[in-house]
Amino acid sequence: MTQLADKDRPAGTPADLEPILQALRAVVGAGNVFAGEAIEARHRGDITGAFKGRPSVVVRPASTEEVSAVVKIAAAARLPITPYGGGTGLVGGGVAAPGGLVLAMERMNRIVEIDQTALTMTVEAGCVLQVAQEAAEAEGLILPLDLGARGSATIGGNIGANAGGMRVLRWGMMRDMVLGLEVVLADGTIVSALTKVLKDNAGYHWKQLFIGAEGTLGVVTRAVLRLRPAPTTSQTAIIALAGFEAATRFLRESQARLSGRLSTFELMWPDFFDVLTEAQAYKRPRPLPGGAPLYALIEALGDDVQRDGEVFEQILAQAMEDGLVLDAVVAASERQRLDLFAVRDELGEAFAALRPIIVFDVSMALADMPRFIAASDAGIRADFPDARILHYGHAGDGNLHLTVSVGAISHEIEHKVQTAVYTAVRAVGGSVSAEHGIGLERLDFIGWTRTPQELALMRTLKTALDPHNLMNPGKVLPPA
Ligand code: LAC
Ligand code: ZN
Repeated sequence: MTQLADKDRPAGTPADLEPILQALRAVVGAGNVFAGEAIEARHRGDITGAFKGRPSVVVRPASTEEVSAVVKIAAAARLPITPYGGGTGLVGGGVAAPGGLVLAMERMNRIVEIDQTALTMTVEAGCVLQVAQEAAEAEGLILPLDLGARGSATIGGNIGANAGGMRVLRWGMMRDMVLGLEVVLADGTIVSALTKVLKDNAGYHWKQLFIGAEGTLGVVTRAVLRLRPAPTTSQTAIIALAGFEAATRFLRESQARLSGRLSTFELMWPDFFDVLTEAQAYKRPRPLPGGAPLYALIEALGDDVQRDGEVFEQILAQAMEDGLVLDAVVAASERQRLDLFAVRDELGEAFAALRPIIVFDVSMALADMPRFIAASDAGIRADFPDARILHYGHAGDGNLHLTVSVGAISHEIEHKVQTAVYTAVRAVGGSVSAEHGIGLERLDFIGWTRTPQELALMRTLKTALDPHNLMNPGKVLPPA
């Protein structure tokens, strides 16, 4: 049995863990409770390498009822609870609280139902996004949420983080796709509202509170997601743009001409485009030559096989005539389409060479981006003249990513870089997080874009729903 010597006991571990482990084993089975040495490395840290977690126990429930029973046991023992999905979060939101319990959701991975009339999918929280996407596709439908981590990120994590990604421009963030939600509250109560309806104004829309809460208000166990009929045509291109103003003009014009079919508009500054295309050169040819002021990956999805391709080409031709677009490569096959997307979303290898990196996901009014970039770059370079800064992002949503590399980093160095970037964000009235969330990484900065009154309201909600501060404590809200 698991008896830890005092020196091996993570801070916060109950003095006598054994009775708690016994109770947990009785609920989920002995094979789904892990303590001490049996806890896997992924539950002791995160993918960024920036955070260490020291849970005292990891539990793998198989149903909502089991989650509820586990939460009740943990609550009685005042053990903090951190839900864990695919482990792809970038801000430490899924890192275990010291001595706490990790709820690993991987066994709750079923697609419960796809409703062809309501156009919905009912799914368990631990289902991997790509699995859900493919299940929808197999039924002639589309689950529009899409992001680079699709192969490991889970639906529950996507809900907890209110994931965005590359099609927000057309279909919104995860928040916009969740029709029904089931959660387990901090006292183990199951609140199940797996509705399939779009319109429901019967009182408070409480489900929105749990979406994007990073597990701090309760555990998401199941959801009903909104699907759409699958588009049958896609037009995908990487284009070189004459500059930022040309990009915003082209974005508006193409949105108007495509009548809502534009689903992706990802800007890539040359610093990003050059690094990515060079890192990938051994496996795919550079889509366009370098040297342009700005690049974009764009996609329209439609259903008119006769006309969609032609209209797209016309729009590009017109934009070239107008001097907005300098050059373009249009995918002629699914293979080429995937290759164009990979230039933007296959970040792993390219970023590996720059590690350690500090990643930002700020947002602001689109027109403010050039001013913001100039100010934040100058702020970073004042302290780190040799900093490498890559700029890219979901510009159609006003969401800009920065990947910053300044050499070896410490907490102080990271804080300095963050301060430079968030000072520039504050100057344009933007947000410190458009999509990745606050987690542990941005605790010092949430107050830079939320007023004291907003933070007080968040604390009121947190205290009401989680009076003993057990649900993923230490994330999102800094100590008062
Ligand atoms: C992306 C991640 C970093 O957009 O959010 O690639
Ligand atoms: Zn992103």
